[in-house]
Amino acid sequence: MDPIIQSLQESVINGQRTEVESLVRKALEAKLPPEEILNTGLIAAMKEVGARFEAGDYYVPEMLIAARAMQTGLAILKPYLVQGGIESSGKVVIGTVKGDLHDIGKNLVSMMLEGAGFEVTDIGTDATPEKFINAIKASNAKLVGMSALLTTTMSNMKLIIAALKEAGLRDQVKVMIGGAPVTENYAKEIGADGYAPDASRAVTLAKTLLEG
Ligand code: B1M
Repeated sequence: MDPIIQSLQESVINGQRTEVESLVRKALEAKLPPEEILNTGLIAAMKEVGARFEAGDYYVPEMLIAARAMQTGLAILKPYLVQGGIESSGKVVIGTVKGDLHDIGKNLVSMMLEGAGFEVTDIGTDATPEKFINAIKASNAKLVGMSALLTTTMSNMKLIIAALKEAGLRDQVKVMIGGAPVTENYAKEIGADGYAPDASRAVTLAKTLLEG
C-alpha cells in the first residue's frame, strides 16, 4: 500500500483531522487516484473503526472523532470525485431514516449522484416519513434514496414505503435503499425498487431505475 494512504488510514482511525486534511492533499499532489484515496484511505479506515467499536476497544466518542476526520477528508476529495457541468439526470430525494444519525455514506451517495448530474434534495438524518413525503412533493422527484446503518432503524424504510403508498406517491417514485445492514433481499422484502452496496453502484442503479 502507498505510504501516504497507509498514514491516511491511521490518521482517520486516530481521528486526527489536521493530519487527514494534509494527507489527502498530499495524496492528490502525488496523483494517487481519488477513488483509491476514498476506498483504501478513508472508507477502509472507517471499517476498522467499526471493528474496534465492536471489539470494545473504541467507544462512541472515538467513532465520532474518526467520523469528523473522515468528513474533513471527504470535503477535500469531493471536487475530484464529481465532475460538474453534466445535464440533469433527474431529481432525487435522499435521507437517512428516522432514528438513525449516520450520514457519511448517505453524503457520499448524495455527492456521487450530484456528480452524475442528478438534482439532489438531501433531507439529512433522522428523517421521518413526513419529511420524505414533503420533499418529494416540493421537488417533484422521481427517485427516493433511503440510507440506514443500524439494524434497529432499517425497518423504518418499510414504514416510509407504506407512507408513500398512503400519500398516493408510490407510483410516482422509484425507491432505492442502501447502508451497511441492508441487502438486496431486504429491498425485495420491503418492496423497494433496488439496493446498492456502495455510492458508485447507487449512481448506476439510480440511472437504471429512472430509465426503466
Ligand atoms: Co455507529 N454504528 N452508532 N456511529 N458507526 C455502526 C453502524 C456499527 C456497525 C458499529 C459496530 O458495531 N461495528 C453499529 C451498528 C450495529 C448494528 O446495528 N448492527 C453502530 C452503532 C451500534 C452505533 C450506536 C448505537 C452506538 C451507541 O450509541 N451505543 C450509535 C447510534 C446513533 C444513531 O444513529 N441513532 C452510533 C453512533 C455513531 C456516531 C454518531 C458516533 C458515528 C456516525 C457519525 C456520522 O455519520 N456523522 C458512527 C460511526 C462513524 C459508525 C461506523 C464506525 C462507520 C460508519 C461510516 O460512516 N462508514 C459504523 C461501522 C461500520 O459501518 N463498519 C458504525 C463509512 C461509510 C462511507 O460507509 O455508511 O456503510 P456506509 O455507506 C456506504 C454503503 O453502506 C452505501 O454506500 C456508502 C459508500 O460506499 N450506502 C448506500 C449507504 N447509504 C446508502 C444509500 C443508498 C445506496 C448505498 O441508496 C439510497
